[in-house]
Amino acid sequence: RSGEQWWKTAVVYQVYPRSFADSDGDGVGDLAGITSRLDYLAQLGVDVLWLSPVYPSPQDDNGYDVADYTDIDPTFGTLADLDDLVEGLHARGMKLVMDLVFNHSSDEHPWFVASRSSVEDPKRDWYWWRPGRDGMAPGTPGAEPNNWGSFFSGPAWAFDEATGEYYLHLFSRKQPDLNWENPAVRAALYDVMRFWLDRGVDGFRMDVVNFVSKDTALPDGIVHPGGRYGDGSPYFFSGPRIHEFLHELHREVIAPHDRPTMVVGEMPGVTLEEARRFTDPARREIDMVFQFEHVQLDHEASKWDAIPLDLRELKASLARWQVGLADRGWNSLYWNNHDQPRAVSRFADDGDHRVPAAKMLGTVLHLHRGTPYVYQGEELGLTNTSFDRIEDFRDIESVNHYAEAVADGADPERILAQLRERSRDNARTPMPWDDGPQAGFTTGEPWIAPNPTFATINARAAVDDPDSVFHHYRRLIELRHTEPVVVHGDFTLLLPDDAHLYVFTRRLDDVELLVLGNFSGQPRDVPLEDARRWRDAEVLVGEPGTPDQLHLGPWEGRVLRRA
Ligand code: ISL
Repeated sequence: RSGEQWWKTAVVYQVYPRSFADSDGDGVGDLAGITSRLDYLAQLGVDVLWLSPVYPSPQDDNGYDVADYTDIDPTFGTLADLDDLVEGLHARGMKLVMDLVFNHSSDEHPWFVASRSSVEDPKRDWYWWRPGRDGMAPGTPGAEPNNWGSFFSGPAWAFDEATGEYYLHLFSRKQPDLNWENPAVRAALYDVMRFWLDRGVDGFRMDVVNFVSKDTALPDGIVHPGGRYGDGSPYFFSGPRIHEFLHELHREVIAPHDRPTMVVGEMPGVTLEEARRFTDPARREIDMVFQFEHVQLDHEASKWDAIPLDLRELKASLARWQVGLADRGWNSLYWNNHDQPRAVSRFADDGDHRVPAAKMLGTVLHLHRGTPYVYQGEELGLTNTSFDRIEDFRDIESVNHYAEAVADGADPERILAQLRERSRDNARTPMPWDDGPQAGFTTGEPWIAPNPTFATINARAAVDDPDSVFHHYRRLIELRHTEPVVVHGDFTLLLPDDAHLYVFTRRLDDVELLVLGNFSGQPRDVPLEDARRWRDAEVLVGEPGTPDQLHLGPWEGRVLRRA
């Protein structure tokens, strides 16, 4: 049983292949580049590499628009390069998790090409085709089958001249939604999973997998104040058949496989109650989910409208998930991924206190119960970048938001300020390997500009400095492998009403940890009622405090241990 759940003691490292390492000088990262950097990942000590999509793709959404699920895009290499990566990982005791984008394909996938060709085509029903609204001229604004908006601006429906009908796309118009109601679609997707498992892959991260079951009536959604389109999410967030589908996927693909796997579902909008069902081992669906509550506390309904983070809300949210998934299910732990701004800039201080702040964020996250995810560059304390012009941005979400807002009369400078703070491109600048040209990422012209901080924030400098964020992350990862209380201990939040200190305990049998994080630029004493119990405790992570263990410097973190 515990062997099957190997991911409970694992730390996952996410690689965004476009931006990790370029081996051939075309300015785009590739598989051979990743393979050449495996010793770096082994030194960090991570157990699993999650690879964002590398399949053939028109790259409308950087590979999250897949045109062939069982091959490799020439930009990234070949199937043989993928085999080399798997071999290199396995030789170092690491595993590979592939990213599956099954809610939608590319509009250039042969399935969709067939589907759009005629209403009679056998694959017509593989996507969501609907006629326009009664009494309205098809193709005119407002004639869409319902009022849903797409996540990337504009309506969620595209009119197709060839057959005079609309297809649903929750993301870009080049990402048509697959129709999971059709069993042939599900069977084809399960075959894709078997293809990769047979190649030695150890698990999957499933993109927006809680969107795949939709209310087939596709009703209009509520238009929120200030919004333009209806909110369709009640009709596809954890839709009517989602548990049935994921259970079937487990039965058809995961259960019969001869090696233990891990499956993590990306689930925007998932509730704790639903997550308990998805990750309850007895239900045989998936192993863990990425939830989004804690990364939605610092903005209004739209991600572009930032508001200050209230630490009390962050603690309450994460603690609720810790407690809610304690007896069954399992948490995924993350601050960062390829869709989120850089954590040290977003939640802490990327100026004078950048190094202690990045270490403190790592300490707090990695001492929670669950499987931690490290996103490339996070282990360096990498910051948001600083693009000045809209031409610097590459992300379709950012570019579309800018175009739509400016067309609506918004001040372009205000929208640029929003992008600087929140754009997904903050996470997508090239991995800074050294202080040489293009940060050591490529010998060519990078597809997106490196973060200008690379002269100081780079992997070579971090590996050479024993006090770096990198070596701090290395120790946190090692701790998960050596200290059972980190993996299995229970969780108790302390000082929930403190607006600056993040404090909790973990306990397993006689071992107890006290985790301390100062989310402020002022030194602080931790006002614990039972302070005396901790005064002489061992400092497991961080520096001993001055004048005592319960005193933290600006943005400092510490873990104490007593047994
Ligand atoms: O990035 C977001 C907000 O800025 C999210 O709404 C994001 O679109 C959502 O989390 C789904 O993300 C996943 O699917 C998208 C893809 O663009 C993201 O990169 C991927 O992580 C569509 O495939």
